[in-house]
Amino acid sequence: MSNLPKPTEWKPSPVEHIKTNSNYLRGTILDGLADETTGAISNDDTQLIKFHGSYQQTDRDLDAERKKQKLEPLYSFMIRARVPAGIATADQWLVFDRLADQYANGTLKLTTRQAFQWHGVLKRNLKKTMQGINSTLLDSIAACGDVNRNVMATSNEGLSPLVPEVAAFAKTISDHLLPKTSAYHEIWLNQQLLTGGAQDEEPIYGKTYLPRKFKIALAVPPYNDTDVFANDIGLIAIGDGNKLLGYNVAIGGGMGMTFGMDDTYPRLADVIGYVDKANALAIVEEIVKVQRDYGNRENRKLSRLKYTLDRLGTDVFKELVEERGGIKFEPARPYEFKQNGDVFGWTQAASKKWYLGLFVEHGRVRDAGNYKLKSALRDLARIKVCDFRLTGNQGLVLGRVDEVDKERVEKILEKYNVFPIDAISGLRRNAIACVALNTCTLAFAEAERYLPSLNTKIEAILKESDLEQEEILIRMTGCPNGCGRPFLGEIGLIGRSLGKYNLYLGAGFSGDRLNTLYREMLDEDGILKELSLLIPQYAEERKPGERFGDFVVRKGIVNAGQQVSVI
Ligand code: SRM
Ligand code: SF4
Repeated sequence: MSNLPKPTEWKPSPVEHIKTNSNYLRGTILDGLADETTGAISNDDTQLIKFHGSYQQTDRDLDAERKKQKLEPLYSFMIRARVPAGIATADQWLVFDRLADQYANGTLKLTTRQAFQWHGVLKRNLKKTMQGINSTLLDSIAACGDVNRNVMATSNEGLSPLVPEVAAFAKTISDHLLPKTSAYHEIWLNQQLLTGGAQDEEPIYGKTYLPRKFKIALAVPPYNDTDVFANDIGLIAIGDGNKLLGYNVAIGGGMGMTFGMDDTYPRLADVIGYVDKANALAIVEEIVKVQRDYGNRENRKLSRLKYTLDRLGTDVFKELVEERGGIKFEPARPYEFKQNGDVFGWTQAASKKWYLGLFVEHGRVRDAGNYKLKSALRDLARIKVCDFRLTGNQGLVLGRVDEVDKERVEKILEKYNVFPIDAISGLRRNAIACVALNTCTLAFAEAERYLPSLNTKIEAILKESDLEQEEILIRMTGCPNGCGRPFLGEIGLIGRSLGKYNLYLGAGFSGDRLNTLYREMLDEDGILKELSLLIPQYAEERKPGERFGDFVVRKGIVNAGQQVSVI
């Protein structure tokens, strides 16, 4: 054996103990569900239920009032369905739409990782909702928790002939890395109880699963619409014409940081080499296992793969993967990303089917006034003329539309005022906001409920400089955990406290450079004041075609943030 380091002995964090004692993720969830005296489950089970795809939350708009009235918070659960590459059928959409009305808050949330979320599910309805999701042959296991999460991939087949194979590989990875415990089936689907979990085995994860969440995304250049560099593993498809050859592998991306903890930070993944497609699954599994063995199990703030890499050295980590997996990386192959946003409008695939990129503001599917997105999508699902492909930017692509059905699709969308989208500004089309209030327990500030109105005010500034159609990436989150990948926004706004945001500037337009902190604790007036200075300057002094993020870096308004490196 070589001189490579041995795994560290950690003093296990409390969550590690909960996992160890959980009997392969069972805990006392079943007892908690049966307890009618509270809308909550036990503290330990709130950790375990994440592995089943659910988070316990409260309605934060009501917390203070309920406390005053000496009532327990209004507990409810968010459920996240895992949808590899974000591809759902019309039948699945119809069931999900119904579940939203029947058991949740009436809306569907399309997430930044191409998954579906339901908010506001009461404990007594959790099982029924899970069973509804399962009836469509999708599920929520491993949508959250210390395991590999939903595997993302570009799924708009109109963008490249490589997309179908890459999207199918996302599903292969997702299936391969699923936890094998039968706890999910027992708890949610009433399948036979195992005694003591003796039959359970987790060949990839072991009893304590991973040190922390783990994320994988695939992208097909020139489109980085899954933000591969923000993932623990990013796979960049390398092809020869219509033929997929393999992947450049990037590791160690992650967005989350904690204010005041300088040893936490967003980080873009390093490209560590190329593997043929035949070896890609084995390499992915080995990276997961090295992280399983070497990741920090003592301090959850420092346990993501990015910190393992910075502790061990990316080159050492790569050697560990090669040695343990018995596979050598080849040097990374050339690739070029041009954008990380979505492509809107119609594109045609090699199969002759059509794909329509639609705008869904911050992924929230609902009817609001004349704009009846939820009704439009339900009608489309009913007539079965398309499938539904979630994008990594909280957007939606209607897929596999036949030429003869295109007009019908447009007519339905027009009837409900969700099409065409030409009038929507380039800023709004490229905006991401995380859920934040009122459901996210970690939010310091608004995001999804606030960014639309802030964008209207920024649009007025853009209009004065004739930049309404200029594509600018704006991303807002209610805290620095980074769920809307705000550190990859040309304009990034990160919540510090109610109504106050840190302003970051200067990310690359294709997701390959982080932005940099520009101003702290700005309220709305402060944000608009800063942008009223920067946007006209950009309009006047930009080079032809220069992106806003590149401009602020070239002008020295901010220093360039971390750039993707090739190791
Ligand atoms: Fe996230 C935690 C929502 C994508 C980094 N995220 C949460 C929780 C579950 C809050 C909690 O732990 O109690 C949020 C639930 C809010 C709610 O009410 O729904 C939440 N995250 C989301 C979603 C729904 C945002 C959205 O508006 O689309 C996204 C769901 C993705 C999915 O389908 O799986 C979502 N979260 C992300 C991303 C983006 C990505 O993966 O591309 C990130 C940054 C990338 C990364 O992981 O580094 C992200 N979420 C986090 C973190 C910080 C992790 C870290 O390493 O520091 C947390 C907090 C934690 O894990 O402790 C978090
Ligand atoms: Fe919640 Fe923060 Fe994630 Fe937004 S970024 S959903 S506020 S954890």
